[in-house]
Amino acid sequence: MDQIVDLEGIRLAISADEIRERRDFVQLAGARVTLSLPRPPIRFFRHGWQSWSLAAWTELHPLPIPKPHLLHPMQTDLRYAREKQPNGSWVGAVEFDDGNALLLGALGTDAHVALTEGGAGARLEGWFEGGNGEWLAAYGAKHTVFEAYAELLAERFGKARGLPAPRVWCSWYSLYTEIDEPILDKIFRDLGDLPFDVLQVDDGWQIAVGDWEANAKFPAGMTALADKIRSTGRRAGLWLAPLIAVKSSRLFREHRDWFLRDGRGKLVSAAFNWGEQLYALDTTHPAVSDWLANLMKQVRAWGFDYIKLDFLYAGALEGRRHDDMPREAAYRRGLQVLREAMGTDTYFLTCGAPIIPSLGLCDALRVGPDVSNEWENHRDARQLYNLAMPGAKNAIRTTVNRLWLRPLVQPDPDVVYFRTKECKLTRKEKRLLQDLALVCDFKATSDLPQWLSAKELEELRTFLKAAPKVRQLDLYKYQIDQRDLDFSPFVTIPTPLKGAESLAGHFVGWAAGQPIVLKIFDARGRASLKKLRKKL
Ligand code: 9PG
Repeated sequence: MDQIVDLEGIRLAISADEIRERRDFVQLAGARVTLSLPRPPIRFFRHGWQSWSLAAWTELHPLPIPKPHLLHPMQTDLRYAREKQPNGSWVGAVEFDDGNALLLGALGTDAHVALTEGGAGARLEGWFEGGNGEWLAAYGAKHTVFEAYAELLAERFGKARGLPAPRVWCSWYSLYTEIDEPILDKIFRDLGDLPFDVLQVDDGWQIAVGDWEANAKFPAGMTALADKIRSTGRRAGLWLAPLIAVKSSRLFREHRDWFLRDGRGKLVSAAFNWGEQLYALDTTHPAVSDWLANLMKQVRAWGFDYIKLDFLYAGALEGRRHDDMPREAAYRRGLQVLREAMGTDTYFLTCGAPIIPSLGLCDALRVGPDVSNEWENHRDARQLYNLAMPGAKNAIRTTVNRLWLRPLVQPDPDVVYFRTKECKLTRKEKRLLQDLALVCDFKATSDLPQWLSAKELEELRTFLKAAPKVRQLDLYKYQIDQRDLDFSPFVTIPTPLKGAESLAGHFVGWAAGQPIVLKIFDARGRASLKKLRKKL
């Protein structure tokens, strides 16, 4: 049906199967819905698919396609990666010249929104991949339309339990994969009485991604590792990426039939990392489901009860599944299995996760790309135009644009830095990350105590103990106790390169998509980390 609706003072031509006018918004139903805009918009809110994908208000002209394409499956929604028109996952919004916004948001999984040109002008269009579904259309101040969306999402997906986020020391952003028993022992001792609630072991403990057993660097085994942490009076945390496997893993070799394939029977790529090709498990396969549940029970039996599950997007890639169902619904089913098996006494953090389909099933959700020890990388930001890559600015930009999710789930903005050693961030940049952590009320760091000066250690202690009052004043403005904080300068996106510079960018983009180049980069990165490890 087509109908003209008066919504908070604007006239909208709506096309949907069902249109119900509520007090401040309109609820729609249909596999495809369209809102014809009353006047031309000036900006569009792009909501990226998973934790690391870009979320930002952008101009309407097409943005360069992020490179390399080889990484699209793990950085954006592959299905729409090369789409020119402004578009986003589940929700999209346009801003008009008076600063008000019109939002169209899906109240289910497997939905997408785009700004299109119709006969009579611009339109917001939304569709569900798997058939029918419900929508919200809301108009008003930017942060209020997202408030309305979050409220309806809570009704559909449930809210997280609202557990206070534990304060986490995480091993990733210092030693990366080069962790081992003696160095973790030393760190756990050196952390002394710093008020951390969880010590979380990240990537690097396992035999291979897919083979979730202690590798040779952890000869005492995983129970001993968890015991060691618990003996310091803290909860033990562990990282796993249960929905992917590297090509060289035993899991992939022994269970090829568990992995997602396309309509022609070809294995679906879940991108490339650790110098290797990644494949995705089919979460609807009964044997996979059992394996996932057993894995979670194993982790709990080892003694870990803070679990960070990563690279979860793999469960929602397009492909032909054992049970035919929409891809994000399939992911959610897998997530349910994982959650149930780990038990409700586990604190569950999802990462690299499709945002809306994760709601209600986890305690915390990473809402931006990884931070790193540098602000912005020229190659990544300008030459590759890849805003999902690790980096402090990338992390802040997307996280700040996802804070409307706060009523639904504990947002994880990733770790903060206090160290000067092994860190290129300025004092101001480090402070900004710390402030964002206070706004999110999620505190984590990977700083090695031995890298911190006495003053930095005290700053870290003060940060961990802080419980400031945080108030949102405007879309990007907050007040922390009496201090004003404005993220607007940091949500901007880079201007694309032109001319010869852009040509150089194309070459870098091509090179960065060659598996051999990525392999070499991975090997070089590891070698320099090994050197760093030796010095400790
Ligand atoms: C361990 C890490 C850490 C980190 C996670 C995730 O788009 N990318 O190229 C990309 C690569 C790695 C990555 C995120 C994005 O890091 O977010 O906290 O656990 O895995 O390997």
